[in-house]
Amino acid sequence: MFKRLFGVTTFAALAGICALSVPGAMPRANAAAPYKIVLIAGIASDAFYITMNHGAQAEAQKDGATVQYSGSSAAFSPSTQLPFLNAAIAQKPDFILIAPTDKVALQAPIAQAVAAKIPVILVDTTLNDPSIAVTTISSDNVAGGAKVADALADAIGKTGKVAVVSVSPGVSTTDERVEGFNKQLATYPSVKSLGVTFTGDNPTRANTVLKGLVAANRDLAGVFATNTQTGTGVTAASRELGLSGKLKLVEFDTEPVQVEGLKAGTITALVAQDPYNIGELGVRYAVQYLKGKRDFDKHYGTGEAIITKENVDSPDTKKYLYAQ
Ligand code: T6T
Repeated sequence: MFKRLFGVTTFAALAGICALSVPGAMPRANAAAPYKIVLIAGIASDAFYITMNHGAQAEAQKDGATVQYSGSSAAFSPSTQLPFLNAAIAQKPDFILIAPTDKVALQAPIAQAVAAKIPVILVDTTLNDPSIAVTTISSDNVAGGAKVADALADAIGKTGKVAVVSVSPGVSTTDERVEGFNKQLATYPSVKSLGVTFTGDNPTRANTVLKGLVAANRDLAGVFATNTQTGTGVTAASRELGLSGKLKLVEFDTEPVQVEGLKAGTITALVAQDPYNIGELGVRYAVQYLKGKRDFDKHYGTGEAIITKENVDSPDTKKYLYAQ
């Protein structure tokens, strides 16, 4: 189902920064195949992490491992993620893959896993100090944010007022997207940003925020929604306000609801990630570590692509569309 097709214009190359030997995080002596890996999502009901799990499961079958998909479906937050991390540590798996929901709040709890001799790879989001992990795997979120700025400025004719709707401060990925967006937007002197409004990754709150922004700024020309959940709410609000296609939306991710919005013309462009590949690489590197490899790069980057109404149905785009 998930063809490994390339050809879509991608702009984040695979990147290795430098070799890293991870002190102290030796696996427990009895780590043996089938290796037991726990994958802890930021929010388990999210199409991005569901797709990441598909890649992890496919790789596990090849590599003699099992992957237990875990995480809260209630919210994307440290308070809902921590019980799943603590339960995973108590299970004593051979390895944990985790998308930390906050780069500060999850630092000490994840260090507890490492102290319990359970090695960790950070997938998607990261920590303020990722050196406790074997490695980190994610999209190039800063570059992705910059691409959003170009697409949104282009969509509004390089002049006018825009706004950003995001998740929460401390989510490394969406923070980096905004960083890249703001830096690139500064190259468009006639485009002004109202700044960022946070919604806690809650589509209902994102819907209300968008309606408030429009009510207070009748000349609002475009909006950047930094992920699936904020995009879902913003897209629905634009449609409910009768602004579909008039208020230009550029969003991160390609969950099915967003793809529908793209095809309907409510969304101008999507920046797709490759969560399937993040999941594949997470399991591959975990098994390599458990078999003794130590010279991992600090970070591995996965691909991204700009998806538009014109290329959304092309064969090369299929791998960038998230599962239900
Ligand atoms: O955008 C993805 C992910 O990269 C981000 O860290 C959190 O939000 C998503 O999961 C989509 O909801």
